[in-house]
Amino acid sequence: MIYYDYQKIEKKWQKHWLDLKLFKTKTDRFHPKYYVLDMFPYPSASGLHVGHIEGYTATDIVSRFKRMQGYNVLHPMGWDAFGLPSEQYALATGKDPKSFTYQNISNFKRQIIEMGKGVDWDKELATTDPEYYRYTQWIFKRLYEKGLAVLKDVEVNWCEGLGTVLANDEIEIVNGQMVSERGHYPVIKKPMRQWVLRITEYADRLLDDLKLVDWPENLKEMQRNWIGKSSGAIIDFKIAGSDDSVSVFTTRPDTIYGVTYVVLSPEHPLVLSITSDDELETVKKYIDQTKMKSDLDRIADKTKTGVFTGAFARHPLTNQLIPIWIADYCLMNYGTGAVMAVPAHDERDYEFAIKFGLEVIEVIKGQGDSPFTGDGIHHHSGIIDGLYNDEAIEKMITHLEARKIGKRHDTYKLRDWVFSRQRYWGEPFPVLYDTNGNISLVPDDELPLELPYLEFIKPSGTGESPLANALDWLYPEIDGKKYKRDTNTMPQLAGSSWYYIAYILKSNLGYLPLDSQEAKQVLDQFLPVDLYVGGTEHAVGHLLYARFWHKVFYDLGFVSSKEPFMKLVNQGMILGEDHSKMSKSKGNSVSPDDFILSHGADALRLFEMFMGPLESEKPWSNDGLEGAKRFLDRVWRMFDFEIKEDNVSELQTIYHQTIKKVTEDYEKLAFNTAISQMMIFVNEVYKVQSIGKHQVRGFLKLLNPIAPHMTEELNREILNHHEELIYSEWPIYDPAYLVQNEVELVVQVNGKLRARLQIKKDLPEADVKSLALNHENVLRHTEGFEIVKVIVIPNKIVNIVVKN
Ligand code: ANZ
Repeated sequence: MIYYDYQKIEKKWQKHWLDLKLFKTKTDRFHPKYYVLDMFPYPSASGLHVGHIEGYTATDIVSRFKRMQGYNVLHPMGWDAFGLPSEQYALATGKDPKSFTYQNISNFKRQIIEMGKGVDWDKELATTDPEYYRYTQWIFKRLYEKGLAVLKDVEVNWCEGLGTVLANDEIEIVNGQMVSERGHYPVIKKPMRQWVLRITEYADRLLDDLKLVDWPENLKEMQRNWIGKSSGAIIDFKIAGSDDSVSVFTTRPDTIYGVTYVVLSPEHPLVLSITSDDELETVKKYIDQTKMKSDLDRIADKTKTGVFTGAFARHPLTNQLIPIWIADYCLMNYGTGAVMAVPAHDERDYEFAIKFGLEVIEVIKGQGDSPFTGDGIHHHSGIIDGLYNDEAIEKMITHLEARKIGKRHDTYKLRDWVFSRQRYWGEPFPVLYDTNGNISLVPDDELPLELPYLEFIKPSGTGESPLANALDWLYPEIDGKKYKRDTNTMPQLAGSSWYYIAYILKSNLGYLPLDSQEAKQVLDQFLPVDLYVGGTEHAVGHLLYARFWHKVFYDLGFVSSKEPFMKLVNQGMILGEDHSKMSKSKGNSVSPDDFILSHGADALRLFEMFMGPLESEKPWSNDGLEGAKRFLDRVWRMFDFEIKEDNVSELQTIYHQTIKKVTEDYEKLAFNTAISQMMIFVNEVYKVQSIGKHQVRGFLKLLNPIAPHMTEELNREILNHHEELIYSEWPIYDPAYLVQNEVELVVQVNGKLRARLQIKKDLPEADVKSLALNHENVLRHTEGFEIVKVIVIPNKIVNIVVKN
């Protein structure tokens, strides 16, 4: 037989698929659709790594499998190409981000083609394509019109030394203070006018609709935590000697009789006006210190800090005077930015009260431990005395509402999405400001508003984005009126929030407008995504934002599904051979290019799918790759056996078992066990040294989604079959062959095991008795004895009772 020249074979089939566009999505509606989506990659300079191959192979298997089952499969690919890494690389090298981004894309595309992935390339897109971000800008306009995009003063991390705003991951904490990662310059928080998307309006729907999707429970839990809904009440505390009052948010209104002080966040708007003259200087100093601390540190710090304002509040139920403090453990952007402190029943308040000598009043009977934060019977608490927490909370809220002191309220940890970045490499905002600062939108037919080319993309030094340097672009004159554009750009997560929709709308003619009738039709045809595969790093950011936009599209009538991604699977990470995380700096990262050369794409795909369950972490192993290649060699050599016109009867059972197992396993994405079954099948063929034509072609179909090149080659060149496997029909098993027709029977003599018999199932009792009694070893143990009884339990046991 001819030699398995995988390099030649793989190139040949890849070219064939591309030339004939064999993975093109069909537009007809005769077949049910199946939409398989990969989390699209960020086209970095280092190219694909073996972790990408894992997820991309899994989705490719499913899409090939579904296609053979008769589905109209949509399996696209694109590039998440805006963003910070490119920007930083451009800054460091002085290169234009556009040119190297597109170079990286072409390298990624080459690698994806070389791994044999079946992609509809007519749908290829990059978020940086002006034709793509034209619609990202268009969507922004719809968000603005719906009141979901607003300008707000938001705290940013401002670095005077670098003259720029920094993202959280560009900051380090040194001695409790924020400094820039680059250059270690001090960083402070400062309010800046930013575009903000009001995702918080959708918090409840984002929470509730998680029940509609088939996602891993831990991922749903991460989203729930991120949204972080807390139920409780807002309660008003009057400030003594003033008309003002402070509202606090509490999840524990039942502890109200235990309040001994009130805490305001240092940024709270009332702080300076209520602070007494004596305390003013201390308070101001404390406010300045807070600016240098990140929220995370403020929450995590065990040693509590704070200062007294000199002001007092009136307890809303007892009318007693309670001191008002400011402390950085109270955050401005949570709840109301103010806390009623109950040291007897809250850890943070307790630490604070002990440190500053504030009163501790117990209102729930605990087990002696302080603070007691559990459930218990209330006392010293008026109308809720004798009640446990839940009942006490309910009753207290009703009581406060009746007396107009407070009201039921839910608070969310979820923040509105800060949508402005002071960066160059992103989508410009389609807005104009006139000389009075009034906003108007760039008309739809003038989109895209293209990002101007800039020779130097370094920050402007004024805190504005580098676009502040693009003077010609920045100050357009329209109908004789002067305008200014927005110097900010959108975040990387903008483009990735709708790309799964863009694929559906894209053809080689361009995009269908999102609000057109034609768009509605194809979106209804292909949405939601049936299977979405990617890493856990997108568990909250991307997946939450995309769900948010999808719900807005739903409200606008563009889509009919409430959720974008029905089933989601997180592939496990591929670790280095040393079981640590692969990284370039550690030198244990592996690029697929070398392995495709040395073993072939089919072997690489098979190996990565055989390493273990898709969702588990698995260490890379060069030996494992060898093993995968050996299996493919063995499949190749199987074609040296006689290929018979008729089915080989000895193989019928294992053949049908294999169809059943592989089909079910592909459905469950259990590729490793599907491969094991195919290995068992091949072993059986080697025992018999022959195989039927129909059986061998069926087997090629089963293996095709994993090893597409080799199986197509064998189908075409050895079986001389004219029909390619890609569009052939998935094999169906015949249940008749699955019935096990042999059973193992145990023979006991006076309760002792004496023989095991392999017999035909449901053999007549007389035959079973005769076989058992005549077994060599049974004879040895019954000779010279009287056989008293022979009991047959069908298909299981023969019990022989003897005596002498
Ligand atoms: C009184 C109280 C008594 C509280 C008690 C807790 C236990 P979660 O569950 O995370 O939502 N809080 C409210 N606003 C805050 C802010 N801006 N910064 C820091 N802490 C704040 O937490 C809600 C609780 O966190 C609230 O309930 C409040 O303290 C505090 F035995 O009020 B509690």
